[in-house]
Amino acid sequence: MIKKIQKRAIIALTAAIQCLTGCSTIDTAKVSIVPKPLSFTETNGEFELTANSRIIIIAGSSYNEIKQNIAEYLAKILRGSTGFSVEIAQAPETPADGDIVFRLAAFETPRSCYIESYDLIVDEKNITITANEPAGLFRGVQTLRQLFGADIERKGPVHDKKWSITCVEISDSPAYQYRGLMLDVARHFFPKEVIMRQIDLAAQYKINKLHLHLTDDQGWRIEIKSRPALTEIGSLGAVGGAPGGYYTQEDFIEIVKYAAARYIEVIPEIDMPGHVNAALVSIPELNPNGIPPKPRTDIAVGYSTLQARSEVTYEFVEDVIRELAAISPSKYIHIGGDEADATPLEDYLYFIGRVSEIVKKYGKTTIGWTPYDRSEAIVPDAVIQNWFCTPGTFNYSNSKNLQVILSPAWTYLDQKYNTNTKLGLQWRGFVNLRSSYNWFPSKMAPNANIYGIESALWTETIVTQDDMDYMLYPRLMANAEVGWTQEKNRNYSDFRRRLPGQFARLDALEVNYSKRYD
Ligand code: TNX
Repeated sequence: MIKKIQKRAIIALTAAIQCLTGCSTIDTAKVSIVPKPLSFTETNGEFELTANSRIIIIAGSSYNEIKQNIAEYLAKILRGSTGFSVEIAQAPETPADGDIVFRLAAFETPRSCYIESYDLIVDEKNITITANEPAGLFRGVQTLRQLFGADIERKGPVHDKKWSITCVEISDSPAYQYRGLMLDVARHFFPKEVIMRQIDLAAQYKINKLHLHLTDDQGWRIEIKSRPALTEIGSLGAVGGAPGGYYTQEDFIEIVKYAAARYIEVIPEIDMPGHVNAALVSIPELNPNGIPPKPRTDIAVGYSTLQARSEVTYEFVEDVIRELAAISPSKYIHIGGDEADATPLEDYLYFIGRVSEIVKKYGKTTIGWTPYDRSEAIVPDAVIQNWFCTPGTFNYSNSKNLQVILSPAWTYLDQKYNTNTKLGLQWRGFVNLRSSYNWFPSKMAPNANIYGIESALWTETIVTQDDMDYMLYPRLMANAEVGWTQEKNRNYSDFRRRLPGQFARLDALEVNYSKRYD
């Protein structure tokens, strides 16, 4: 008994000391949370989930949304592994011991990024997640899943297990508003189920944007009803002669809804004026002589272009943007703009100006790759995605105070980890786990208006779901922590200590992560 009291006193004292040093030191032997929360304190005791545990929602008019997107979502995970019934009830039910409480309420002190902020308190009686918005509750649920440990993720019931977690107090907010993952579905096509599974995996790490690179030289992957040739012809191929494919508009809407239920926004990209061979193959009039080029299955870049001085081009672009804007709820349409080496600079700048007008006409805001910010048409609130991130490349966006998404080499998850990696390219050098973790946006772009960061999975060499898993994990976890966790709280060795716990979870989720990441 005395020993137990002594042990508790030591735990309490340790927690107090941790709090003095910023409440951020995690006892990694017990818990592994990625991305690391803003503040974390262990308190006394343990909570146990039992066969009687329920989820109680205190949310007023947001009840239905929270029940459907968050309570049912968590209950499904808990039911699968615990075998408990995990009922869902609405307040005024008073929480009983063992219940999980979702509470939508204004924070006492206002916070930045409050939309995704949450507090999570685990005491011996209850688990309570409080947030200003449903998105915050959802992010909090991701932390809670991780507190339970890997077995909670098993599909079938785990028998004779005590589902207890250490009492903690967590208060959490993201460092950056934009924490994206880009999937290239053009070089190789991936069915919607594969994308939805990646959405679920990324949601665990609090990723909140899914950028779909829908078109490129090798394939056009989104149905445009007024231009059926784009999918009848342009979707057929892929790199290396692999089978093609495309999303119908209904498929796209399904992906968007699936992501939205996980508080992830889908941002569609139509890459222009380069990277358009699939469009040129499909629509002969887009070519200067009316003769379509041959389909391409190689991985060269920079050879194709739309005709910037031809009105036929803008009729085409308008058809695409109009239809895409109608099925995409995101405020943004990504218009590409990278590697337009076959487009003379003046034409390029003119083209970006014209396309920006079209995007505006349909009520959307542009995002584009560097160097699209050189166009005078690119003014706030347009967003630039900088994939160079070398000092000089921020000049235009800094002078215009554009919001910037950073995608430096360390976020290029199509690059090989090291010499042993069979998949991937290496034109940006190797990207091992340390380099995907150990960079600091504010140092990389000291004068920029940083919106956030994005990891990019280009798929020239990525063919299967297993390939995707291998390149994304564990590096996406590192990038996710760069986006979510305050720089002062980030430390690579501390991240490494949290990895075994995460690997156990990925094993339970049957993710083919790389074990050769150094
Ligand atoms: C560059 S970076 C590209 C893509 C390639 C990728 C391969 C950028 C905006 N474009 O077209 O797929 O490198 O790593």
